[in-house]
Amino acid sequence: MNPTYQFRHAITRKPAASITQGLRAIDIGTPDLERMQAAHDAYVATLCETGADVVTLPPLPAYPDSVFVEDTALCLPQGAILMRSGAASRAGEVDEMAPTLRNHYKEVRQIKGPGIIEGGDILVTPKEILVGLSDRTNQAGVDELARLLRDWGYKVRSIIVPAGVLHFKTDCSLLDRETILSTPRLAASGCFEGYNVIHTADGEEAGANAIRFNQFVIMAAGFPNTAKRLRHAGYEVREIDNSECAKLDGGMSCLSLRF
Ligand code: CIR
Repeated sequence: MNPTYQFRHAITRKPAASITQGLRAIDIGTPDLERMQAAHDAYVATLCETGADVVTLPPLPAYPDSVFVEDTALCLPQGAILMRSGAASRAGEVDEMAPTLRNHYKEVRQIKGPGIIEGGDILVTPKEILVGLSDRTNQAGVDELARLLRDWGYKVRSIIVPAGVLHFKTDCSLLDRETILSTPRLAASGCFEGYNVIHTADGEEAGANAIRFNQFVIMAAGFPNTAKRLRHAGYEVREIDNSECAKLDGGMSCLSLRF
């Protein structure tokens, strides 16, 4: 069992009607709750299809972005680390997630600050933990994470996220032990040296936020050339409608915590 992409559990949260107020870099339209809920149901069903146990938490109207649970924690085999959001409107989401993680884990640690760090900036590979420096994650956050992880034996490396990209994993995903799906603009920095890299196809950068979850690579629908590349490389690809989450800069990884 490889804990970087083989999982027994996932935690998700239903979108709330307040999703219309969710954060976005550019306004390309108001997300439609019904369509988002249908896509979320399909996402949860796909996770369940792998045999994983999936917890779906109730909506949290007070936190419009709370469907994006990934940002609240880092889940590892040894324990979970609660994050510290870089967005004021999302700060309270961590406390809402903490009890569920405490039900699953004996050991739950917490980023206390002053640094900030969100789960969307963290990519766990079998040899290291890569953390993107973005508008939501700073070096102080990375340093605190590295201190919290030291006795579990993890190596933490920080990476600069390209300007205008929300999170590190907006632009990349782990596909297997040594393979990463990345946008060319992120991989150009050389940050994935030593890994096999599959690039997203031209004009399909928004397809980079996928997840390897047990036997599936789950990606947003609408990136046919990238999906073709992944299938050609031997992955079993599942595509899920991401039209509504995309309006809020969210994608496949953001919608779950996996462990
Ligand atoms: C935000 O700006 O925080 C949300 N609208 C999107 C969060 C996406 N999360 C992720 O990529 N892990």
